[in-house]
Amino acid sequence: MTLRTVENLQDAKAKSGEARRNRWWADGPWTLASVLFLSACAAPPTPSDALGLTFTRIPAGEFIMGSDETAHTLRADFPFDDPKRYADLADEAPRHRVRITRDFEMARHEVTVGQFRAFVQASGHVPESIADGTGGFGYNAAFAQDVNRTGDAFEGRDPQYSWQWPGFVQGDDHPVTNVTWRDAVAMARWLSAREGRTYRLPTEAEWEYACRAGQSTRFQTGDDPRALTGAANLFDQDAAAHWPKWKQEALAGRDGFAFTAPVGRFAPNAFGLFDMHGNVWEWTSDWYGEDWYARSPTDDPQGPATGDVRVRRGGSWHTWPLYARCAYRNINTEATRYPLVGFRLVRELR
Ligand SMILES: [Ca+2]
Ligand SMILES: [Ca+2]
Repeated sequence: MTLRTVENLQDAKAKSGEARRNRWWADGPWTLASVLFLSACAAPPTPSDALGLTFTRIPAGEFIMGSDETAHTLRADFPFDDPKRYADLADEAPRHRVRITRDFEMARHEVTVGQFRAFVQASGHVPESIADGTGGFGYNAAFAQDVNRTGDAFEGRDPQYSWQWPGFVQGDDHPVTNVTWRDAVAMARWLSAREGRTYRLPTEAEWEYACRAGQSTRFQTGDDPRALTGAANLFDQDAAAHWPKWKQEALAGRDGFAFTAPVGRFAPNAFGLFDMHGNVWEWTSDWYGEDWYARSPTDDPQGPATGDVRVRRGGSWHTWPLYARCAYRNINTEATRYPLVGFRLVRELR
């Protein structure tokens, strides 16, 4: 894969690219008999903090990270004409054993608009889209309806857009968007100092381990993408009404949300985590390595030592099913801000 680090391709990856980021397999249930050795029982939420984040304890354990589904198997469930969509998923292979050696806590929800506002007001942090004066990206109906436009789904950068306004209405309980990787890290650092605990972004391995929650299937709902309707906020028929050129790629049904949804509106996974599939992409702490899985350490991998782009995971309200799989890897520069990208934090145990 050629890394596109200019920003307007952050969603070329998100759309034409989302299809790129949409790397999947369709090979039916794999026989990963002993994929996990963890107990996938949801722990009760742990006490909240100054911003109202609630966490659940994720037990240490092992899992098989990644995917090596072939284009043949993927095509059966995710039919696209462009074979490149499947070739672009090569960075999910090889599947490899990963061990998470210590329990940790993960936020049950994506960081919300209200929580991010409370952080900004208490800390004085100026979000990057405002600090650099270039703004963010946002929904513009005329822009989105342009069927001849093949790249971005959103307008920007533009100072009219920021975490406060992605071009569509959000309540305080919606996931914050248009936040950069550095904005997310700033919030984690501020909370760490405030609470006397270590808050941070999850590693890519922690994120996938938490998403799978003991399962080896493509989604928490199994392998069939049709089962996602009503189980996650993805690119459904209501969203497709705003981007008619991608109607074919949308879920066949409706999930009730054309844009972001309040966090926690869909069923949690076995660890008690909400919206691991969809709503917003979630930044991880790792640099991206296209061939990283071939040399990644088994215990608590943290990604390559250096890189150009960071990994984000899980898909968003604007994502096609192929790209919302637990194994799918997407990337952006640290400065990227976009209406599809947010984050969730982990908290280390004392
Ligand atoms: Ca939706
Ligand atoms: Ca999410």
